[in-house]
Amino acid sequence: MAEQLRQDAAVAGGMVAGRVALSEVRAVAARIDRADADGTSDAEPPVGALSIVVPVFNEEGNLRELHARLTAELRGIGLPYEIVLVDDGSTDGTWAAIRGLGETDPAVIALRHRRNFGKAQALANGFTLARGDVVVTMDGDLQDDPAELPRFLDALAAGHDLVSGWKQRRQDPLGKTAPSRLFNWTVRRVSGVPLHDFNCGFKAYRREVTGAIRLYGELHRFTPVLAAAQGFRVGELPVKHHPRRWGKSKYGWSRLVKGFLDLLTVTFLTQYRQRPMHLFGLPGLLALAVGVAIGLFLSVDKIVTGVTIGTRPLLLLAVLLVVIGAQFFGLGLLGEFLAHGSNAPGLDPAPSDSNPLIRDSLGLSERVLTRPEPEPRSTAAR
Ligand SMILES: Nc1nc2c(ncn2[C@@H]2O[C@H](COP(=O)(O)OP(=O)(O)O)[C@@H](O)[C@H]2O)c(=O)[nH]1
Ligand SMILES: [Mg+2]
Repeated sequence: MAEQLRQDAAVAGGMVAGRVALSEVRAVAARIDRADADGTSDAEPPVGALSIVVPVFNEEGNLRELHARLTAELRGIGLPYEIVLVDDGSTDGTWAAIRGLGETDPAVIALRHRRNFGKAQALANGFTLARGDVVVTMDGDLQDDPAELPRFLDALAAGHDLVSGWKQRRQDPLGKTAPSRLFNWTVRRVSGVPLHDFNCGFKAYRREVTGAIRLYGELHRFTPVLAAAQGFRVGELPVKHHPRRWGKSKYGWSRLVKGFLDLLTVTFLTQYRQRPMHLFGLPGLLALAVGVAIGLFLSVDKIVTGVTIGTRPLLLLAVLLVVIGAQFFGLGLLGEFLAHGSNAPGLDPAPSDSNPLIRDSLGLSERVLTRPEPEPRSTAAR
């Protein structure tokens, strides 16, 4: 069974490195895909404890059953666990329901936001609270099935740092599934991370990942892209999906538009944050060069033929291009100043635990500088 799960998980298993060109990212992703399929990627140590993080917004009618089904599944798994519920400013009886659960079950811990801050903020706060070395996020509406948990754990053990659910047979109306397909296709193309369902709320993370990515706004849809850009190995697992039985969906068409804007943000953050001049410099240079060329042409025209150039539209274009070019340049330079300031020099002396850039280290804990023994002089040598 484990092998099957591993293969499931390797469907889209991929790793991409931060701060490199998109083509390189794709090449790395393809290489790791192959490694995963061969079984040559390193397996990870078993899981010690589990945190289940559930963001909820007006889900009062689903909580009791969600808790019962989660608890049954988690007891079956047998690892130490906690259930972290984040009530994001619900206006129904959600908080009362959560308090009811907390009174009878010490495994339930919860936060209540003062108002609705959005799912990303709820997840970020859930991640901060979570103490397990694996953090699983799932929706609070019973559309995700807790029975999938062991498969997620197997997929992590097979060598992934983040495993994202894929609602292969999605139980939602066409008005939701069609825009979602377009969104997923675009994110796949732009980011190079080969997942089918970025927006699935059911995901499992190794703790290092939740500690390394920053969630705010509505970036929760892009955790696989953010994680992959830092070199974490991202995989995918087809999951069961149930129709919503209580309450109504909180997201509609507007999600698509916001999602595309966020894709721009994420692309900038993952590919150009460390080298903004590459993004702004090229269009800046181009505009500047064309503007200066037109200006020169006009000047020569005036000197040679003596025509008036003050009223020509070309002059306006030349000035516009030079100004825009200089602005783009300035933006690039400002970006470089910011990138420079946010990058502290040097490496933490105990990098593997505290530095998210580093996967493993060797011989760092008891470091000694080796003094080479003098070689015994060979008498045979002449
Ligand atoms: N924290 C938080 N969670 C939300 C918000 N909107 C929806 N959710 C939760 O996100 C999950 C999925 O939401 P849902 O409306 O079912 O989206 P859908 O499955 O895509 O239709 C559910 O657990 C909701 O309670 C929000 O504004 N804040
Ligand atoms: Mg739902």
